[in-house]
Amino acid sequence: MDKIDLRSDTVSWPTEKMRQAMAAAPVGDDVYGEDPTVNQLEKLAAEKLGKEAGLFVTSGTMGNVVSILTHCGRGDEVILGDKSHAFINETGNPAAYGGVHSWPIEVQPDGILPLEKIKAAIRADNVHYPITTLVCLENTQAAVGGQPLPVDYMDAVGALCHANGLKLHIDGARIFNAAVAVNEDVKRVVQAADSVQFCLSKGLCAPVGSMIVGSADFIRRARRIRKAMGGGLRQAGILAAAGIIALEEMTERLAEDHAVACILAEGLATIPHIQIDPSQIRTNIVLFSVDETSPLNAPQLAAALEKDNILIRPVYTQNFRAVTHYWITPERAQFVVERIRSYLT
Ligand code: TLP
Repeated sequence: MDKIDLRSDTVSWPTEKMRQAMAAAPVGDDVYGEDPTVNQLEKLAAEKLGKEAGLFVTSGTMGNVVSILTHCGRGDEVILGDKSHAFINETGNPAAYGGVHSWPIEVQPDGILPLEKIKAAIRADNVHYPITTLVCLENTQAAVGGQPLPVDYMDAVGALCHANGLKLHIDGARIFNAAVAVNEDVKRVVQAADSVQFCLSKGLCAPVGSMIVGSADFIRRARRIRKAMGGGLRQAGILAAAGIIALEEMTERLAEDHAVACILAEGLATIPHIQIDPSQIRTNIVLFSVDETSPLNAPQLAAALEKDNILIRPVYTQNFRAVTHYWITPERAQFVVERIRSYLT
């Protein structure tokens, strides 16, 4: 990768091995269910996450909306985090395309939606109300710095959902980061979930794609919604080939990205004008800010760093989000720290 790109893990390039596997992938027409590489990926994803079946989709956004529209009908309601990607960053698609109403609950700094708040949000059977059908949790919770959710919390939300006749969907765009952070098999992490969306294209480095996993019946219905949304793919084995490598070889190494995030955070903490708490770093997302007396504000610092081939995302005037991934080595993280120090001291 030619630049030090910390704007997201979505920017990660596919590995050389992925490119070779893509070129050599056996393919067929996936709308007919005939692409052997897609079929292999879908089976592998389901096995890895301990669910009956899997479905390849083009993106995390498609994975979430297809899942929500599969679980919910028009006039139904989904309970989700007020800082969740599905609520903030997906164009309001459950409402736009499925007539699904959202009830946002405040995400805590540790990524949790308090159980009692979820419970209180479940609608009573009343002619005035939408019908609560689904709870959606995001794990890791990106907006609060990639916080992984504890497994017993996931279990408790699952139990609450099922006791009330609701389904639980996980936006697991970074579910393998979460599993590594809580030191559990990913299967265990998502055990309570009825469906999970996870991305092949972020920390796992595949160029395109996400997976949905769930029961065989759920995936059969999701496949139909995916088709309705224009997501029926043809020789998608070219893409799935990279996804297979992502799942087989890239999940365990995510601990390295978390270690690099810590190097970055600890280095940043030594720089005047930077505000960061390195103890908050659990996965690959580093949130920090520059104080009011900093010689450069966030957009100015980002512009200066761009001249050093460092890309980093300013959030408003004082804040930054940096995301580590396969292409951010410890040396590159150190280099970023030193360049920032040079601009702020
Ligand atoms: N997140 C992107 C941006 O859209 C903000 C990023 O750079 O982090 N769920 C979560 C938790 C995500 O962070 C994202 C992407 C998605 C879903 C959507 O995935 P894509 O981009 O594949 O549609």
